Amino acid sequence: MLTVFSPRHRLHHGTELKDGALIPSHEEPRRAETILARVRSSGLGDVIGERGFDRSCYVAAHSERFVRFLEGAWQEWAATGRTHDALPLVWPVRDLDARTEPAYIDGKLGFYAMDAGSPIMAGTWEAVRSSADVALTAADVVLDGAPAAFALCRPPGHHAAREYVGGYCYLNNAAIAAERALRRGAARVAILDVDFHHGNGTQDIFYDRDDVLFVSLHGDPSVCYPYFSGRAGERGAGRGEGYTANFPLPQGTDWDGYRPALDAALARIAAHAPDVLVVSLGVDTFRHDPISHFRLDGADFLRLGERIAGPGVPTLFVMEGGYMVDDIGVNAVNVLQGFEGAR
Ligand code: OKP
Ligand code: ZN
Repeated sequence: MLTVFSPRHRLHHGTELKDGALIPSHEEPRRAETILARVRSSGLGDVIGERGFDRSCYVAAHSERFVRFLEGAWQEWAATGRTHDALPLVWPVRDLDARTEPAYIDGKLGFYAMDAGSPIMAGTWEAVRSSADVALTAADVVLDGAPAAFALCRPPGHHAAREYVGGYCYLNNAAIAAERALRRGAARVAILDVDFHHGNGTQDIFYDRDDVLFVSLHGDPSVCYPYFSGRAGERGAGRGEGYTANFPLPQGTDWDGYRPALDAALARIAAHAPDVLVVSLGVDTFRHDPISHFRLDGADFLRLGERIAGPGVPTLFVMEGGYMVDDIGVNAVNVLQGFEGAR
C-alpha cells in the first residue's frame, strides 16, 4: 500500500511535564522517522509527499475560532517576549466560563486545551498542518480507488476535539479524513481506534452523528489517560445514539483479552456497512510501551492487521501513538502487512 509522509513533522518537538520536571516529549520526531525507515525496508510500497489543502478541510472537524487560534498561537505567545514552549496553566472546568474566548494568549491556551500535553512552539502549526495534509492526501488515495493507504501522521490527532488540543494532539487527523470522505461522496464512514488511549477528541467530534461510527478499544479510563472519557456507557447522543461504541479493557490486557473485544468492534463496524474505514493506528498497546499498559507483542500486530481486513472495506490507516520507539516501525508496519496479507 501507498504511504504518505511529510518531513515537516520535524518542526515540532515539544516538552512535557513528567515527574516534576519539563522533559522532551515522548511524542518525538524519531517516531515518524523510525516508521518511515521500516516502511522502506519492508517493501510495503511507495512513499509520497503530502498535497496542500484549504483550511476549510480542517474546519470541517473543528471550529473556525479554534483553527484561527492554532494558526496564530505561537506569534501571540512570542509577542509577549517568551521563547520557551507555550503551555496552558488555567482551565475553564465545571461552572467557570467555558464559552467566552479570552483575549490574552495565556487565557486562550487554557480555553483551547484539555491538558498540558500539547505544547506550542515556533514550528508547531506547520507540522500540525502537514500532519492533517498527510491524512487528507492518503484519504484521497483511498477515495480514488485504492483498497488501502497509510497516513504516516505526526503529531497524532485523536485526543484533539472540535475545540481543544490535548495528549500530544492538535488537529484531529482521522476526523478530518473522515469528513473528507463524506465530502467526496461516502454515505457512511467508520472509525476504528486501536490506540491504547481513548480517542476522546474523535468521539467528541462525531458524538451526535449517525453517519460516522466511532469504535474504540482502550485502557479503562478509570485508571488510564484520558480519565474523563471512554467508558462503555458512552454510546452517542441524539441521532448519534448507538454510533459510538467503547470497549474499555483492563491494564495488562494481552492478545487473548484483546481479540474478543476487537471482534465485537469489527462486527459493529460491519453492521454499519461503511464506504470507508479509518483506523486510528496507535501501537502503544505494545507490551514494552513506556506510558501504556497493554501486553500485545510484535506478532499480535500482524494478527490485528489481518482482522481489520475482515470487513473488506477500503481502509485508511492514520498513525496515532506508540512510544517504544525502537519497535514502533516493526509494530506499525506489521499491522499494515497483516492487513495486506489477508485481503
Ligand atoms: C497520546 B496518544 C500518563 C501520561 C499521559 C498523555 C498521553 C497522550 C497519549 N502517565 N500523557 O493517545 O498516544
Ligand atoms: Zn495513545
